[in-house]
Amino acid sequence: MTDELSRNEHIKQASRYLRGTLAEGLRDDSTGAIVEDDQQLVKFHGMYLQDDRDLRNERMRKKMEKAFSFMIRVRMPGGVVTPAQWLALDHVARTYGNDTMRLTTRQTVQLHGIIKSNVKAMMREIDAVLLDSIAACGDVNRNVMCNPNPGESRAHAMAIDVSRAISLHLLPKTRAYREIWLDGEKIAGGEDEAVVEPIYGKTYLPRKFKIVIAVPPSNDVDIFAHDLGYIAILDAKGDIVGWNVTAGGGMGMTHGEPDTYPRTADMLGYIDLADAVKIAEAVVTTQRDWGNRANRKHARLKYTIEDRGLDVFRAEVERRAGIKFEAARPFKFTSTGDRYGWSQGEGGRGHLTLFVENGRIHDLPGKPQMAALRQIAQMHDGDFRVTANQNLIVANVPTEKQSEIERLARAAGLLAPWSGLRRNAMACVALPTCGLALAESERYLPDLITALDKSLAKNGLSADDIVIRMTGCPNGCARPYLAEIGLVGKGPGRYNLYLGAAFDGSRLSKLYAPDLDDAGIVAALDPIFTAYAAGREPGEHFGDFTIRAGFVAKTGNGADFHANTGARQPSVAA
Ligand code: SRM
Ligand code: SF4
Repeated sequence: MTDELSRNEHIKQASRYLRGTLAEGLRDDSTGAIVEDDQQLVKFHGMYLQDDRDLRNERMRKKMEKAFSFMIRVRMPGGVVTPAQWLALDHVARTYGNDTMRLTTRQTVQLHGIIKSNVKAMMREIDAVLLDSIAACGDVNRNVMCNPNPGESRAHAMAIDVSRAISLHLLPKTRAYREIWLDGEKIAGGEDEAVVEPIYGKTYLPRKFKIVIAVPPSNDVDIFAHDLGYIAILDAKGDIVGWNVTAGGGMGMTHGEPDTYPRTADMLGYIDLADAVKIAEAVVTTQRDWGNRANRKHARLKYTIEDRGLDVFRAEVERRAGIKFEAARPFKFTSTGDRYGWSQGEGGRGHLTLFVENGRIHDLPGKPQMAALRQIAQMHDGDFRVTANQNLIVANVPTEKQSEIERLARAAGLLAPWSGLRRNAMACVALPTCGLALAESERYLPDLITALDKSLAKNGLSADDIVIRMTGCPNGCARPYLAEIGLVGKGPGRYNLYLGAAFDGSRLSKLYAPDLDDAGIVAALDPIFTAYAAGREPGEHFGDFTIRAGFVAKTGNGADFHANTGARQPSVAA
């Protein structure tokens, strides 16, 4: 390994706090793209330059530039937006985007297909409803996630307040965002790091950083997949009194590079309620100073902790925060899924969780989802919450509006009865917009589930909750290594099949069979479903069964992810 700084470090260093030549690049109408260095910087502003990969070959044949457009990811801590904000997002999606809204696995909304000349107008519209996309991507702290049902109890409301406080505290302070996208006043001078970016400095973090808050028993935010996590500890009245803090989770890996692996977060210990922000800053600055800035594939906090050791890392965080971790308090997670349909909130208000297949909201023939949600937003005086399972909660609905909102949602196919597999499914975006996709994901998983459902029905398992997740490459955007059935793109139409993760999100899976096509996936899973139906113990989940029955070995925290000794079907190295 070399100690030379990676290219991105030089780009950040020279960027004048994330400005680069973005303002000039936006004015250049000779291309739909921006220059390469700016493509890295624009991520810190919540955007990616993409091109429509379905059109690549045809445009290349015609010697045309790629069909460039921007994807914009909105920052919304805890996934919460007001009806007015929803209406603004719906409007920009239809006016400047590709007529869809994409709910993400980190509780945000992505808008795809925005051409360069429309980006500023779009940014102004979302700014007008007090939304932004600062730090939704890039080497900084991203959208802070939080269990999305705060209306249900005081604990949830407290958790969302803390997620907002952490998000605000760790936002980049540079004025670049306002200057570039909103024509904000240019600030003269201002090169003093301690003033411009007191937490991040000129080169920000070595890599992306993700924070999450969970309120047991629900682990619907997949706490162990993130760099830093807070597990709420409640008193007898149901108020949060403190947090068990976790660190060092992450999903990304690269096929064929065993030095890269998904990892579940370690437990740092317990802290008081009021110390959450201080600890966040201490963990972030430790990673800022200790993280690997030479090799971006080894730069996430999970590798910093592996390299330095958990005890050394914990001691440094304690020193920086001036807080000592106590022994972790008992807690119990039961599942990672969403609770569909109505749940009762406080003050007579209800929350309706809708099923949005793979997070894509669009108007399909006979299923006018965008239109239905627009109508709901127009009559709704509560809020919307994006879940970490790519679904949507219409939250805080008074009794008198509940039947009409339910009627609209049902007519749009957002409340249909789904099989146990489909209601526990997630797929990442992948093709055609994701530049890193090796295989289809969002556009393929629904059909694969239809095929697998036949096999499940044959075995009497249609109603059983089994978690399945698919990604178009090993980066892990739909957290596939924490799914009981994980499918990870290897090449066009080919997937690695992973099994053995825990239903509550606490244990990673293992490679069961590599490089399968559609028929191969069904053929591999069918006998395992049959064995599960015949041999499971009462209450035993599918992931646990695949280990007990010897299909795969159990994975520890992830450093052992690639070893599969003792498995019934020896797996070939990924
Ligand atoms: Fe992701 C990169 C989509 C959640 C790990 N992710 C990408 C990019 C931006 C591709 C790129 O860099 O050019 C994808 C854009 C696709 C598109 O066309 O929209 C992309 N990631 C997504 C989303 C939209 C998936 C989804 O279907 O919902 C999720 C947006 C989250 C958000 O709102 O902020 C998304 N990405 C995740 C998660 C899940 C999570 O955080 O809970 C992970 C795994 C957890 C983790 O970070 O370890 C994840 N995305 C990655 C990685 C691998 C990072 C690594 O450590 O190796 C990349 C590639 C990279 O960073 O180099 C990546
Ligand atoms: Fe793209 Fe890979 Fe993420 Fe899927 S997992 S969205 S293919 S980067």
